[in-house]
Amino acid sequence: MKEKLAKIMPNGRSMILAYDQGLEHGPRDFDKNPKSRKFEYILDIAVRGDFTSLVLHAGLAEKYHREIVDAGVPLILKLNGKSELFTEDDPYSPQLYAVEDAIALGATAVGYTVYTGSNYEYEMNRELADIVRVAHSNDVPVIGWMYPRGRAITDKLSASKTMQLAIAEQKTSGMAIDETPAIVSYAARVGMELGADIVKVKNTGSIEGFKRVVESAAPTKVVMSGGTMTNTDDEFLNTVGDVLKAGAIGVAVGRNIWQRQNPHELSEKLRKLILGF
Ligand code: FBP
Repeated sequence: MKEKLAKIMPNGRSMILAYDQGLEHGPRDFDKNPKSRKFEYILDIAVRGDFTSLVLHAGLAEKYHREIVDAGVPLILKLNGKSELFTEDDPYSPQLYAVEDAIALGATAVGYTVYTGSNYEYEMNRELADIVRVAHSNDVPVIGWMYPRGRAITDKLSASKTMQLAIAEQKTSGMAIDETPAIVSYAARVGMELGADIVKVKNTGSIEGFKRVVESAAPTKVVMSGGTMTNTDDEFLNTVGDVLKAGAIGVAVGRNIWQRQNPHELSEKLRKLILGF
């Protein structure tokens, strides 16, 4: 597994290009930069930007299998997913593909989203635990998309002790509840406890806050989730710089790259910042 992890995080740093949004958010995400609708455009960004891996669902991974292999970009196959048209308060993202499917598609690692706090979290925890068991027995690393979500995260009346901490943090920082250090560090910890090798979490908005996330996840590594496109390159780069200072190993980013009119420029700056060349 060490070799596969080293591909995704050479020298301990990681720059992951996420392109699973077509299922998670739908084609509206491609409207800002219509070129991003085409997979060839995305693969070119991944190659030219030296991204250390590319996240896809199975549809694109299968249809462009040859091109991905030829490009030499390590593939992270996302094993679960759901559309945004599913608007229940408590989300569930079911497992759609098995670790064996990922291996057959030549994936270097697999990914899985857990909505911690959802009514369905026990199903997602169990699915991730099963994936970790099978993946690790096949030397395949696992990346957990750890996103607290659901009524328990919004209902301030039925607050758990962690929610009380989060609400107090929110009052001083003004961050969304699912971006408070109390909530994000818990999500990162859940990913580590379930066996993920890397967890992908939201930014908490401060170096101190993100340090708590990194410490909660250790020895599992942490990458920051990109989020909506920022107004300027610098705004995004400053955020990335801060999470690196806090101990994150890098980012898993989609929209902030391929929604930009010049994705190559920011990719290059990110590479210098994260990978150092
Ligand atoms: P972005 O960099 O575009 O935010 O992508 C990161 C990501 O985790 C994707 O892998 C995933 O499709 C999406 O965000 C999920 O977004 P949401 O938080 O809206 O469910």
